[in-house]
Amino acid sequence: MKLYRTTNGVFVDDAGNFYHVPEADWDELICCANLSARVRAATGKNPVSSFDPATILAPVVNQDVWAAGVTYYRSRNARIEESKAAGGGDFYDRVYSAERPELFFKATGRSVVGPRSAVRIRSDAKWSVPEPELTLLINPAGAIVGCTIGNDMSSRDIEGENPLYLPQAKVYDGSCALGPCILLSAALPSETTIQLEVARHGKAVFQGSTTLAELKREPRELAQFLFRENSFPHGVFLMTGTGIVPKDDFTLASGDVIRISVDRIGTLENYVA
Ligand code: DO4
Ligand code: MG
Repeated sequence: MKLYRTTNGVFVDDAGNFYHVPEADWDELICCANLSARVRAATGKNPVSSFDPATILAPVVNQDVWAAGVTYYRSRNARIEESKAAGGGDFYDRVYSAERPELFFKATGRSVVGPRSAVRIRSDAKWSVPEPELTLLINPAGAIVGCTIGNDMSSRDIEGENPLYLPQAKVYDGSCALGPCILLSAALPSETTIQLEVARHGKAVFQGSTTLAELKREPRELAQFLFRENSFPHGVFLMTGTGIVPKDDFTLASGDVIRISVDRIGTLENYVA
């Protein structure tokens, strides 16, 4: 089952059939202990004959968004390269294999953009990339209750200049997109494919893919670290890191269309403002 937050309320897609979830307050719904059963109860009752994708909103209201980093070998290598001139040392290598993962704050719910909306590149950055990431929805009790697609927009030159600039490289207006829905599933199989395409003037200028088999850490392990000394009364989203990094000569440009697809979840499409 897939849960959609829209301008017309909350809907569930059950095997291609859409149903309205009545009187659903998003924050309350996604935090409820029996989310799956509650959504399941809505199926079959209020069918909708047509579901308009243009009404879809980001699947977030009061949830914070956190992110994990250097969870794929490709990401480890790219960070080591980008920070070399700044004396990057071996901290990216160390965090890749350390017990404690890299976790950082990414966005508040109100600053997240949804499908078909604009993401941004910083005006003071020269090297900007999308980061396509499987994103977990974790309830206040720390249980993974679903997943969605996330784009962790990043300024690689700023991050590479000095690791202490990471918050500026990662957290700015329009730097986080989520959507299009929440797949109500606690785990996805390792063969799950994540794909990224960037189109410019209608032509693909980047295409790449990875699978969850390349993700070094278990989603549950990332969630446990996040909940060690943090509580999330509205639940929280956790991006699990990128395994797709374009070549170093690639940077996003205004007007680019970014499409991120994850098996079973769908496609998150945004354009660069
Ligand atoms: O360590 C820098 C950020 C890493 C990241 O965002 C990722 O690997 O996805
Ligand atoms: Mg990332």
